[in-house]
Amino acid sequence: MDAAQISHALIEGPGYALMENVIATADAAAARREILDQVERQNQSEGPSYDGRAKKIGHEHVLLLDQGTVFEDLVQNPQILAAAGELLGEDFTLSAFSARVLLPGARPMGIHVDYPYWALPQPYAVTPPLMMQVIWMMQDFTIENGATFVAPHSQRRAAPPDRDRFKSEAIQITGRAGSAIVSHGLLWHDTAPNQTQEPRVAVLINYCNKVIRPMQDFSNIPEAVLARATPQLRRLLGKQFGKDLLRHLKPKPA
Ligand SMILES: O=C(O)CCC(=O)C(=O)O
Repeated sequence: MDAAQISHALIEGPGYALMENVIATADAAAARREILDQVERQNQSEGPSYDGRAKKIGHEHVLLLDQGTVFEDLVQNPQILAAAGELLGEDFTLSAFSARVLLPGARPMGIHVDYPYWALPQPYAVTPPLMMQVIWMMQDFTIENGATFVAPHSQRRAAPPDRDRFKSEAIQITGRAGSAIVSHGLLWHDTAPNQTQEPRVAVLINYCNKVIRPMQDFSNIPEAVLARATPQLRRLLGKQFGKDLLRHLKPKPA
């Protein structure tokens, strides 16, 4: 599927698309190891965890923008950015970037739509789309290890999730390491139980329309990351926002 077809699927179709083998399995496996090492470091440090609620259900949640160039590349993957640009329009912004690890025995986090929708007053609207979520599979996603649950077409309702409907409609999206699920922020979805003995690792990215305030605070990104940031990454981080806006102010020829 090309970017236009993906965008159409997210708005008019099932609300999600599985982009297969976007990165090599070996690259996904290397990123997965980095994430699990970071989880260990995070647990050994004294500081408060980014998401204390996650631990209660057997999840680990780690922020990624200061975790090395592997992740800087992932957040700028050209295929994914093309789909995001088609869906969200020019100068879209990075809103959140983290990894979610489902430890063995992990329980579901709860059915939800994504930011900014849950922070907005209703009624919601499917268009213009405000957010695209990416769930990168850092290993094969299986029914057993917690492949994500989605309710196909639920974004068309433009409404908060209904538990009973979700139960009857939801399917799990399985796929190979290096693939990514992209979805409309209004799609009802949930994590699944991890019934295996191995952690299931996903990288989660939220891209938003440029007028949405990012969910995560990116003001404390290390200098080193900003110093090597590509123009693309600087734009994703809102560093070009003022300049880019001026384009819209240019008078149009009569
Ligand atoms: O990790 C997953 O399977 C999905 C996570 C998710 O939907 C979220 O954190 O919003």
